[in-house]
Amino acid sequence: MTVSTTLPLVASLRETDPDLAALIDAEGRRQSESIRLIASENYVSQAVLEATGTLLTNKYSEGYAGKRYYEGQQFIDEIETLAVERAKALFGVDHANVQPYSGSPANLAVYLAFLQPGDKVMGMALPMGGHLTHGWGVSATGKWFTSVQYGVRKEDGRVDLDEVRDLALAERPKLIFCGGTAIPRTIEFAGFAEIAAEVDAVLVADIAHIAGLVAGGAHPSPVGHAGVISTTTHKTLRGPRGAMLMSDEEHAKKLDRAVFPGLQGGPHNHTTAAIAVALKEAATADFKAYAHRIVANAKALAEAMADRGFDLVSGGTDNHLILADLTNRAIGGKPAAQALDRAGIELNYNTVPYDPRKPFDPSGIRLGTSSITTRGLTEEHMPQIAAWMDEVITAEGDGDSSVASRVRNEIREFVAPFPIPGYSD
Ligand code: DSN
Repeated sequence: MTVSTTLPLVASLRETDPDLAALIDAEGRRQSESIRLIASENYVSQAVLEATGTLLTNKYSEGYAGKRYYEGQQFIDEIETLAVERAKALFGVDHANVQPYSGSPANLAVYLAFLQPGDKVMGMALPMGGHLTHGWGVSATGKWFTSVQYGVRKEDGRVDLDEVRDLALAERPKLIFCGGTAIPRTIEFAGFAEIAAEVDAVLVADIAHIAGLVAGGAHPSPVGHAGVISTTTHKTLRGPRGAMLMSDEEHAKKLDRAVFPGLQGGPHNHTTAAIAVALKEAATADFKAYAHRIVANAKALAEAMADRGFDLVSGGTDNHLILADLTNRAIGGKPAAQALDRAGIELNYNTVPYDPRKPFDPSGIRLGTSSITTRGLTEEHMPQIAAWMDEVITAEGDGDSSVASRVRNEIREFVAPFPIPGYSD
């Protein structure tokens, strides 16, 4: 069997737990041999991987730098302060909290900071591109708060700010979320800010998907428009799995108290260190160019898909993300995504706005270009990816599953010159 190297500390892991090491190796090979188009994923750098795998995981640090509930924080305080200061400098914000465990807890902390149970929140509906934690019914945020939801226009798949304003004026929410998980177009932070001001609501920009684009100047920034900014750190930003809350001075204290002690115990210090590394990387000129390449690749992929008859929600993309409605391809999003996975193209099935099908078997697929851009793929590679998608989906619709295995071999060869950090054959 070929021995692959997946982790910096792989030698001990292989000895202590060969079964687990073998599974991690297999996952490394899978990540390396496929074309990853999951819009919320990325490949972190070797430096971020190394920071995540350090002995910082041994330490408890409840509290904030300079005010902890456990001793021995001499270096942890410096690490967390480094992450906070880098976040503030990169995004140009007054305040940053790098402790939320992930995006959903970060958003829950926002509710805890500014609402009482039963208070009204307004967010984009999940099937329209929003997030569970923006008040969707099955989430605690939809159960414990009164939620009103906006969507996109049926004709063009875009948010209609006039409709959002009318809803806000009628419902007067205390909190308004903009942003989401399946929005292929630029988020109009200034327009949302005007509406929030009219109804005296706190505007929360959830930039989880686009944080790297914002940092790299490839998407407008919410700073100066949204009082609170929530983001994960592992999507376009290319950090470890974690999250941050950023804000102006006015909202800072309430957010900090909501994260700790309101919602969480000790922060995950190994993650904080890796966030600090990712923020340093994101402040470079190289990252800026990378963010723009993500968007260029998404636009090229969207164009190549449209040329092949894919029906794209909103007609294309302004960012890293593409949402395709497969209704005209006579196949559901789920069987299409499963066939593509067998062929070595990894993405997720997704509802599309006004989807007549169920969320577990919806009409669409969602794609993103951050991971393939990290690997070094460029615009010239996008037509080939669109061609493979077209071929596999067409064959699957015709009941021919042999095409997927042929394409899988082609893809393995295609991606071989583009290694991923953390894995080598
Ligand atoms: N699961 C994330 C995504 O895929 O967009 C959002 O939480």
